[in-house]
Order: sequence, then C-alpha cells, then structure tokens
Amino acid sequence: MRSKPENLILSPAVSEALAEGRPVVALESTVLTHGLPHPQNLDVFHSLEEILASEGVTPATIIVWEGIARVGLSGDDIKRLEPLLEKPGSFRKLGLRDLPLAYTLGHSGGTTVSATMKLAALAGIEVFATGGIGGVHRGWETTLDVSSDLRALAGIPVAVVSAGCKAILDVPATLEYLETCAVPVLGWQTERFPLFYTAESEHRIDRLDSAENFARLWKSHLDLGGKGILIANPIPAEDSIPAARMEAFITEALDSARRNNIHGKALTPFLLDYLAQTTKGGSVKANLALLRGNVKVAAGLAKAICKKG
Ligand code: PSU
Ligand code: MN
Repeated sequence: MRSKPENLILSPAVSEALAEGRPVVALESTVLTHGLPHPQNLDVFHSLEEILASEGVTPATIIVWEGIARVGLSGDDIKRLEPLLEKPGSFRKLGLRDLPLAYTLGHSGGTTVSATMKLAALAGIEVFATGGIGGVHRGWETTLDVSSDLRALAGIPVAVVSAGCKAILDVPATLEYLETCAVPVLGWQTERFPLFYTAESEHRIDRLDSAENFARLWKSHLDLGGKGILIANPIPAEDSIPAARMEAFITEALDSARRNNIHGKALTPFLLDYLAQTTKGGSVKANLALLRGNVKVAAGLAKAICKKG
C-alpha cells in the first residue's frame, strides 16, 4: 500500500501558489551541489529565483535535506543551507532511485532531473527548468550508461525546459531513445537540437514557437496519456560556444575519465568539472547563461498552462 509522501514538504509560498492555481516552476539542485563551483552556485540560485519572481512565477527549488524532500525554500531555509553549499561534499547526488535510501538514512543531496521531476509531480508542479538533461553516454555500447533522466521523461508528467542535452553525451543516441519512449522533443523557436554550450546542431527536431501553443500541446499530450516533454531551448547566441571548440575539450575530458576509471553517477559531475577547468570558466559562464534562458522560457510556459482553464 502506498503511503502519503510524508518525506515531502512544500514551502508555504509553493503550497499557496499551487492551491490558488498560480504558476510555479520547479528547479533542480544538482546544478547547485555538483554542477557549479562556489560562489557561482549561490549566485545562480538567487538569480534564477529572482527571474521567476520578476515574471510573477513562484520558484520551487527542490533539494533533499536530512532525509526530507523540500519543494521550495523559504528565506530561513536558504540561510541555513548557504554555509553547506560553500562546502563541497556536503551533499550527495540523488537520482530518483536514491530517494528511498536518502529518506531512510536522513541523507542530504542535490536532486538530478529524474528525482526533481518525480518530486515536482508529487507536489503538483507541471513545469521544470534545468540546464541540460542527462542522456545516453558515449560508449553506451559497452557501459550501458543511460541516464535515468530519460526513463523519468518517459514516465513522469512534467514538461522539462533544457538547453538540449549535455554535450558530453551521445546526442543522436539520446534523441533515438527519447523517440523510442514517445517523449516529444520540441525546439523552442528552433528546428535544430541545441547542444548545451552550443546553440545549434545538425539534428532536426520539431519546432514550437509560442507559450499558447505549448499550453494546447500539453493538454493534448496529457489527454493522450503522455508523460514527460522536453522543450529544447538554445543557449543565447552571444553565449554559444562553437561545437568544434567544445568537442576538443570533451574528448580530453572523456579520456581523463577513462584513465581515472570514473563511471556511474560520478561521471557527469567529473566531466563537467573537467570542462570548467580546461575552458577556464568558459563552460561555467555558458552554463549560467543557458540556465537563465531556460528559466525565462519555463516561466512563460507555466503562466500559459495556468490560463488554460
Ligand atoms: N548539472 C551539473 N552536474 C550534474 C548534473 C547537472 O552541472 O551532475 C546532473 C543533472 O541533475 C542530471 C544528471 O540530471 O546530472 C544526470 O546524471 P547521470 O548522467 O548520472 O544520470
Ligand atoms: Mn549514468
């Protein structure tokens, strides 16, 4: 028998917004705990929450803290969390499968896309903004390393705004997997799948141009029994890094991961950290720009579905 999710707490702001039918956007926390160095992680947390607030949308950053999943953080929560975000290693990386153990043993952790989608859905939130989803890793033919983010998109009814998928992945294989799972992949005002740091790729996708059309499409998708949707929003052109330049760094990062025998859940943070160092912060700057862009688009989508009536 399923119990009421007693390890899930909504902040007062989030539960009021949801009760009143006002727009809410979920934000993940692995980017804060594992994706960005201090102090950029704190800066980005504040700036993403501010962007949403300025759009009239309630931010719901999702994180697990001492065995309790928090959906939305109050000012006091943030004050207590800030010193922990300064210390690397204070938080685990929690995918969906890690939540039961975290609840049981009182772990604290940043939630990945898969865990954040699940917690958002349980809270009643339909739109979630992240940087870039995980996907099929290069070398999957031998490692079988496919992110549970893809299974989450296949099974959890949340619309995820992301700058395509992480460029470190096997991008065509990731797109094939999403097609297999019947997950709509829609380019936000583009017909070219974005590659996280790079605005465009040669991979063609279907295009969606307006929040009004998103609201209609979302309703049809749910009526048809669909679950997740990926809205692929390119990094702003002025922040885009040419794919060939990034690819040289990515090849180096993958080599280093292989030499150091890094795999499993440690792989993505290792690769992103390697890129942050070798690009001398260039990848971090791009990551911040695309996150901001994704949050703005997500705000528009959340507002549009609130009006759908
Ligand atoms: N952003 C980062 N570092 C990360 C992630 C995001 O800068 O590690 C997380 C995301 O939360 C994404 C997850 O859901 O990586 C995918 O990890 P994996 O490939 O292990 O499934
Ligand atoms: Mn993996």
